[in-house]
Order: sequence, then C-alpha cells, then structure tokens
Amino acid sequence: MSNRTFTMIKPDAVRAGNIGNILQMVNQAGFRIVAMKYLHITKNQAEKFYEVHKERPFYGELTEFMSSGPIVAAILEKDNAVADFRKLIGATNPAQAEEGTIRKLYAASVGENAVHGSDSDENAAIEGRFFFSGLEQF
Ligand code: 3AN
Repeated sequence: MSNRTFTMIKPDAVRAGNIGNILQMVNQAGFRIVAMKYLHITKNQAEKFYEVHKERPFYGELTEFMSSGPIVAAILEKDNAVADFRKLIGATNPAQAEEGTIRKLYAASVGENAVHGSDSDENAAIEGRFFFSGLEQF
C-alpha cells in the first residue's frame, strides 16, 4: 500500500467555479499536496492519458471532454491514499455517489464527473509521472 494518489479537477468543475471548494474538501480529508498544476491538455494528450480506455465506447467523448478546458492536476499524499481518495470522491456515476462525496456535490453525469482519482497504487504512480517530473514534487 503506497501513500500517494493522483487527481484531476475536471473541466466541468473548473468551469463551474468549484476548484476552491474541492481543494478545501481534499485538505480537510487529510491529504497533503505533493504537486499541483493548472493546465489545458490537448486531445492528443488526453488520448495518451486515457489509453487504457481506448477500446471503451466513451473514449472519444471522454478525451474530447478532458481537453475542452483547463484542469487542475495534483499528486496527493496520505496513508491509504488511493482507497481513501476514491471514498472521498464517490462513485463514478454521481447518481450513485454517497451523500457528502465530491461527485455527489459537484458532478453532473458519469461523463462530466468533476474529479478523477487513481484506481490503484500502480496507476497513481504512472499518472503522476505523466504530469509531473521529480523536480515538481515536494
Ligand atoms: P473512475 O474515474 O471512477 O475510475 P472509470 O475508470 O470507469 O471511472 O472511467 C474513467 C472515466 O471515464 C470516468 N472518470 C468518466 O469520466 C468516464 N466514463 C466512465 N464511464 C463513462 C460513460 N458511460 N460515459 C461517459 N464517460 C464515462
């Protein structure tokens, strides 16, 4: 069990003005920010990031959406980071997300669901490296 996860505040949540609210929930849940940046990725970069989903029917929609506006990308640290962060964000489909979770509060649909959270320690490391060099992690 590693103590880091990777997250993105997605374009829908950025557009809705929820960066501050979401970061406050992340901090209050005990996560420390190891690395963070605000950037607008290209469609090509989104396709690389989500390559594991390439065969899924929503791949085009997902990569179009993720490159539709700026995002906040971050590496977070806490004991049991991956599992605890997924608990904090709630189910992929906000209609099934528990009360008080980030997606319940701020996500509109399964496609535009406000935040990303890594699903394993291995993917957390891969995703963190996609956005941040060693010099950008503190
Ligand atoms: P999670 O982000 O909760 O791990 P995954 O890994 O199943 O969910 O899906 C990756 C991303 O693909 C989700 N965050 C969501 O934005 C998008 N996605 C998943 N299912 C759908 C769907 N049926 N239609 C559109 N987008 C979807």
